[in-house]
Amino acid sequence: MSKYRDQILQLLAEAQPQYVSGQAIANQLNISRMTVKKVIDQLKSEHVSIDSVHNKGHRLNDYPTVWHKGILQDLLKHQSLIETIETYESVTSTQDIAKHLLIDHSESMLILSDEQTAGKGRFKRPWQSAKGKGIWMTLVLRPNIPFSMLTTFNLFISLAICHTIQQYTDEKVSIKWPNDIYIGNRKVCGFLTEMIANADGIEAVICGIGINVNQQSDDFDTSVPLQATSIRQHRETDVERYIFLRNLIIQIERRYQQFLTEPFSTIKDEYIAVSNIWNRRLRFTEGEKRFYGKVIRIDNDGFLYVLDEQGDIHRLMSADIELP
Ligand code: BT5
Repeated sequence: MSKYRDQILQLLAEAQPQYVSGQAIANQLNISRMTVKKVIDQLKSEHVSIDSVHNKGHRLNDYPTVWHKGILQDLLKHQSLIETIETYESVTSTQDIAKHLLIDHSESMLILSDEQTAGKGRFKRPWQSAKGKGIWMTLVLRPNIPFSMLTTFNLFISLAICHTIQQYTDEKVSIKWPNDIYIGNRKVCGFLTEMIANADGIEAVICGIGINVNQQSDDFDTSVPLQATSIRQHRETDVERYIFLRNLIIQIERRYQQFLTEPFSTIKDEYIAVSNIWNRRLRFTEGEKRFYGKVIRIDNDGFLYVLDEQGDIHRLMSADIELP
């Protein structure tokens, strides 16, 4: 695999929808036109749609169906959330890759894979990640904050994801506290946040996000609960994953800045307005405990207050909530 492929793809993506000549690419990268041609032929053989016209050069026609780092580097060039992008065709879990890369990297990272063979939910539950159909990603962030501040991180991130998905469907997209996004009564996204800390504070926040994007209902296998859905099932056409990802990163960057500088109380009303847990009887599982109850309120630290059917009040930091 040529070391220039990412750079060539980045130049093609930058020029899009214009053509860029082989000579111009060769000059920019200080390589021969022959090398440029070889890389472009290789990309075409991998089904990247590139048009090559004599005397004009090369043009990237559409976004490919697999992730390419070079294209993402162009698409995400105006943001400052992520310093390094890594893309893979297939991995066990992007969380595993992130933890491995953390050993040699100290910057913020985005790790994306077309497929996960052992995607994980919370408590190591399996997360189904069909090839090319979703966003299976991990963000490694480096906030310089005290440990205690992290309790509201998920609340800011879930607003970013919820609002991005809402741009793609007319149906109501909502947040199920603390880590799920729903369309109607069905789960379209789950995310989890892990952390590496030392005595001085947080070293890295490792946020894994799984979004079902273009699955049709028969793309889910039977191990996934019936209430799973994808964005595609709530609109007429497939979603262009590259553009979706760019929109998502823009939203996450904005909410992350807000998380670093403002308390949860500033977004609380907005959060409550898109939450789907109000005014209904819910089943809660918190560790070994299980009970039915109703949510009374969410406090400024993001804790949920629940009144159970015995009249007791629970203050929850995290729990599994079922919407019966
Ligand atoms: C979550 O866990 O919802 C967090 C999922 C995080 C996945 C991302 S993908 C990128 C990164 N790399 C990883 O390995 N993980 C992260 P939880 O609340 O525990 O929900 C898991 C439950 O959702 C499973 O037990 C299934 O019942 C169900 N499920 C599995 N795959 C699903 C899917 N694709 N869509 C909807 N529900 C699913």
